[in-house]
Amino acid sequence: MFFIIMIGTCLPLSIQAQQAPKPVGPVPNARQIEWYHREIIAFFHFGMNTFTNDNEGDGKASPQLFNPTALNCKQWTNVLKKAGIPCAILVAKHADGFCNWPSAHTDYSVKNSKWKNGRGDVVKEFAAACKADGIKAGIYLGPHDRHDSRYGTPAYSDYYASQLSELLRNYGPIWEIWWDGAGADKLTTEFYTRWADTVRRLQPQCVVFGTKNSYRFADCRWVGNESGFSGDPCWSTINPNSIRDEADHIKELNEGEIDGTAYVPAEVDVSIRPSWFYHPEEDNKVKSVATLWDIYFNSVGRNSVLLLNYPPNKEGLIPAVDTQRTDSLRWLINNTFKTNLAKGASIRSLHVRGAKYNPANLVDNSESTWYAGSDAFTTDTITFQLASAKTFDVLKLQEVIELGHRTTGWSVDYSMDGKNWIAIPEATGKQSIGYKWLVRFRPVTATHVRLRITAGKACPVLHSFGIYKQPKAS
Ligand code: IPT
Repeated sequence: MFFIIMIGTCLPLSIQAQQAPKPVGPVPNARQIEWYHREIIAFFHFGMNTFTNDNEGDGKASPQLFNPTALNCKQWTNVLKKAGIPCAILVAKHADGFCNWPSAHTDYSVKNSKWKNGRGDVVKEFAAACKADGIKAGIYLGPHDRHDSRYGTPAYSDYYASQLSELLRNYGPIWEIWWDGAGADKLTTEFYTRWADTVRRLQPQCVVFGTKNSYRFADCRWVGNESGFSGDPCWSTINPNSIRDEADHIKELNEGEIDGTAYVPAEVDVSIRPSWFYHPEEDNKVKSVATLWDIYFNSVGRNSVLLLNYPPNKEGLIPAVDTQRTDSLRWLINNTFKTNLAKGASIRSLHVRGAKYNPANLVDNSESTWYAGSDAFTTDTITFQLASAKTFDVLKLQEVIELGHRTTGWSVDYSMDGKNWIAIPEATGKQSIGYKWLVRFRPVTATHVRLRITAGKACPVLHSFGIYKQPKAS
């Protein structure tokens, strides 16, 4: 009897205290959650332009010119394995219309090249290498086509749909399709409605990079530049019309829109060289490790996914210098983030939700245990009393993206006594968090660190807070 009374009076309250917070605003679909976890995707621009030393061929180059002397997609995927890049998108057809696979729907392809006497198939070799090395394969099938005279007509819609089917049926799982907006203004949303239907039917898990008139189908958006930086803030939400009417909304693409009605996060496409395709004269212009490190913080560190382009050369190989740069980038990432100096801290928050959502979950290196604040507040202060004085110069925050963008204002300060607090200027007055937010600053030494959540749409929910020290360059 006593127990029954206890259950009747006390349990409902404690259950309430343990309940998961409700989502706020638009939330990601399963494809977008998988996509965020890739963090970096490789892009491979390889095609007729590689052999004509061009970037935007006019579609008139003879197929005979396509002739890689040592193509080896295993070399490409080995580079990715070493660089810790889990996904890659191959250009199967760029705007010059030349097809890297022996499409049944055009003669403008590898089947009329010298390469392997017309019996080669780059997409097949790429997909096989990806499969063997556990890399997720994606495809760029240029919507714009300067070779095919049907471009922009209903017959082109058939042509493109047939090619999409070929690529999505015959090469195993395809994890992303890339709909470049460049030059593609003739293609109305009607074209893309049909093609999106093909994608969804044949590869339900395939992420769509959508631009301009493919805006309705976009799982991820263009970031508004090809230089490797997302905005600050960078919201995953945006109004679909900002994607459609791209030219007037570069800022919105770059920063997202906190009150946007759709969840379409930014994918940051940038080349490791000045151009997308290989040019020998750019061999000494490969981006430095320091530049790639900046790009990493300005893309992955700003709630976005980095799409980093490697241009394979005429042999069909990635040059050694490009591979060395991304090896070093991976070394920096791994060595920076291997030790969270907030681990072992004693951690308190103001607006406690209950034991299950204890702020200690922020440093347990697990995505499935969360800190959440009480529903009665949209702000909170979380104080970390470190095990001893620590020196750090990088900060990492991760929200639980499944529950939407919640926090809209935050700052981090540090202290040597837990009473006098000093702001970290680079981490003051910040807005978005999302999948991952990283900040770099001059090294500081502290015994206490504090995250102040100063504004939000609902109670904060984060799964990670980390402070790190960058290693000295190797
Ligand atoms: C730009 C397109 O307009 C945009 O839709 C997207 O596809 C982007 O390319 C990808 O980088 S055009 C480019 C010359 C800025």
